[in-house]
Amino acid sequence: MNADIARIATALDQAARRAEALAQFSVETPFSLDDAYRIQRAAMQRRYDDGERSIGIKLGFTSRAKMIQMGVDSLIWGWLTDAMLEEDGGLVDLARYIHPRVEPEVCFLTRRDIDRPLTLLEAADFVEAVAPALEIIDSRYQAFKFSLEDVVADNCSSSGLTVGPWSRDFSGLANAGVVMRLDGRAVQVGSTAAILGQPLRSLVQASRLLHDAERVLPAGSLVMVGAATAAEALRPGVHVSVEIQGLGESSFSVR
Ligand code: 0L1
Repeated sequence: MNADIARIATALDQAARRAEALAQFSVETPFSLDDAYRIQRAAMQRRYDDGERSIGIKLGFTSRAKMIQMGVDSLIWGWLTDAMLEEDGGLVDLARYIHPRVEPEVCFLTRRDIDRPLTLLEAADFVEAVAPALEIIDSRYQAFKFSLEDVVADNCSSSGLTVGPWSRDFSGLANAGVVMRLDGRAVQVGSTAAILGQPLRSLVQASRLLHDAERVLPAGSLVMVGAATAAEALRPGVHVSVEIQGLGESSFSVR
């Protein structure tokens, strides 16, 4: 399997750099979820070797809406790098992406190293601030068609993100209204409660996943908690915004 891990990691890395879609791997070469995370790690290492810097992690499939949209039933996680950070309120260049979709998110900024599994009661103490965010997902697989193992290997489709204003007030976070708009028209409406019952639970899950993977997330990292609603396809010229009740907005326009 080691040769397959290196081969698939290289192919996924190249696909991301060239913005070209691939056929999913797990049909021809079935691999386990553990191997999928090994592929993810090997592909990320290629980016770090080229100077990209880790800025945090993202969780995926933390809401029923996303699980149903993508036909999977397990929570997954991947890494975010500085090269993925798009300017809040800025212009996103579609040429960098294959077939990008956007989804509304909550982003945490961590206050302390996450080096052990957390309980829900202590999770808030590990958060410095919270912000409304948009995640651009861009599967490296043709037509966004993948198994759970494929999408994990592909760093959970991570591609881009914008992060809005930071707030230290988490009081309404458990059940805050979420509206994502395309050109001012509401296309996805939901609540942060859709994220595992409340977004701090995503941080708890993240701490367990990090512990299982024997990784520590340093203080000052971003944690994208997973989409509150299904994703929408991006198209040239569109303006995208997310508004989260009590937190404000994040937005970008597509070039
Ligand atoms: O927020 C999420 O649930 C992201 C899932 C990423 C995988 C995908 O839908 O391509």
